[in-house]
Amino acid sequence: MNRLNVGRLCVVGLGYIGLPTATVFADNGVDVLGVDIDARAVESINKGRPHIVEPELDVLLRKVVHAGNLRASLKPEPADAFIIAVPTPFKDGHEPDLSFIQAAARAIAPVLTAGNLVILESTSPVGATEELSRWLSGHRSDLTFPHQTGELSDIRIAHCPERVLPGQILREVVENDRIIGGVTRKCAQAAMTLYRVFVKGKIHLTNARTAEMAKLSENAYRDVNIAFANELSMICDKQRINVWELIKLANLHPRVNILQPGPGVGGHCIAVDPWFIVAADPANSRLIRQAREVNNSKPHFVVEKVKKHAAALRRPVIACLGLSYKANVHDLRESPAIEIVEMLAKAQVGELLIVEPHVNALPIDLLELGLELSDFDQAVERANILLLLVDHLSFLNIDHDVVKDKIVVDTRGVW
Ligand code: SAJ
Repeated sequence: MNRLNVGRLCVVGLGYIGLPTATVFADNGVDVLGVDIDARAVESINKGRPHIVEPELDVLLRKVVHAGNLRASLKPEPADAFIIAVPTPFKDGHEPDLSFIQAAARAIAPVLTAGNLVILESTSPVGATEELSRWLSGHRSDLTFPHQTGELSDIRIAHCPERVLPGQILREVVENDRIIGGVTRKCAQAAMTLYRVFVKGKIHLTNARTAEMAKLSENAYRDVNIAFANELSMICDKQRINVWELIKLANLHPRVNILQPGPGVGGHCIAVDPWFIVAADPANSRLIRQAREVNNSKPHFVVEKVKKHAAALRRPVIACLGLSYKANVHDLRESPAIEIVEMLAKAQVGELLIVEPHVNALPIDLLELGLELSDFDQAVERANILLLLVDHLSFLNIDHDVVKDKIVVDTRGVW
């Protein structure tokens, strides 16, 4: 039974991955029910308004909601297929926290029927998809699951990790290749039928454990490579070498492609996922752990640099330019820029002028430190130290006459 009726789909978790995925399925004619525990998000989505910011999502969501192809609810309903796209953060000691997946399993279990497909999209440690199969079977002893009966199971279960880049989700979700790991082969094939509805990239089938590890490896690969660039930046600083010029020159070699140093690594993916590999096998993940530690140390390095400059001024006024975890997004999660601003504020290094054109208000932690949002031009004018933390497009064309008498700490190498 490889054929899957994809008439009705239930997407559990309407965040940065779940909502765009649900929207694209709906735009391709699938009847989609989106489920989230956040009542405000559900209400907003049902009015056709996304509660997250992602280019072009607002237009597409409005279209599919008004066409009646996507509806949001607090509770799952029976469907042909279920996609779980909930957060997988880590707990103390960098151990993966699978409680959101477990809660999603509890929520969908009562509405499962024989022939259903359940897909885990959340980035997960190795073994999580099989664990999901066990959790579901714990709630439904009347159905069979692939970890019990293999290819004969009533329910198919697969892992299909998301691989989209925030800021380009709607293009990448369609164009990127997908890896699908089934608990059995038939599980993988059923999942492929589902994603074929809109995926234009190639779909590669494997087992669930390999798919889980592939996703973690992609993000750990990037983390290790950014750590190499960040390590070089700290070495070059001491050696009085411009690291960006150095990297440009080294990258002229046909087999060298060093990434860009920055203030640290942020976001909810690259700064989190490598820990899932380390937690599973600490003895053998020395490089991956070290890369995490190098990247985590970078904000401290930036703070020390600013402190040194500030110590030479009578009244330091520091314009902190950018708060998001990377350029041209409003997402502040795990942002090294925020960590740096917090450390500067707590150390009372000087007056801080915070600029972030992509948000209307500062996060509560920064407000509690007495900080306020400033306008870019005014902050640059008033400050004697310019600390560039995010390479937003709107910061790039700064007037060099305004900057020339100020101390510049450019963590992104764009000025
Ligand atoms: N960064 C650097 N130097 C670089 C590149 C990035 O310092 O040369 C920093 C960024 O400023 C940011 C962090 O790294 O703080 C991560 O940014 P990113 O653009 O590399 O990645 P994310 O976190 O936005 O998305 C990643 C992507 N993974 C890979 O490129 C391997 C994306 O495809 C994944 O889907 C996403 O993680 C995810 O959800 O896992």
